[in-house]
Amino acid sequence: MEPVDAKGPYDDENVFAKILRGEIPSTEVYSDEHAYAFVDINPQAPTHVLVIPRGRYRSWVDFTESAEDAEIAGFIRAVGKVAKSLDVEDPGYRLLVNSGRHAHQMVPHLHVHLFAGRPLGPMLS
Ligand code: D5M
Repeated sequence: MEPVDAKGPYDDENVFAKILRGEIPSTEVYSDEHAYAFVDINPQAPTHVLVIPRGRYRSWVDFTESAEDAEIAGFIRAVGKVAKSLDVEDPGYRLLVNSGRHAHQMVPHLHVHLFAGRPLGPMLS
């Protein structure tokens, strides 16, 4: 698989769209009207969760330009609820969004990575 462009039309056949439709199984961590969180299939830390908006957004820019304010607020709040429910605030966690080819975005549906459970270093490479 190759990294994807951050720009472009939304692809309804991307893997996270299929997860949202229940066509592909996932391990749920959190769910509400704006967000769905599930365990990453290729974990890079003892806790590695992906939080995705339920809407059809390819990237952070697409989301913040296109979504209603209530949806943006609901999604950001949901990311916080996921962190709280995982009890990772102490000793800490990292949130990460990859956008486009140079960032190695592999799935063209906006996703926030949450990493925790080990010292993460100054930056993920
Ligand atoms: O990260 C894309 C992430 O998506 C990567 O960490 C693997 C994960 N992934 C891919 N397919 C699945 C399924 N089916 N379940 C759970 N997690 C999945 P990126 O930021 O795009 O490089």
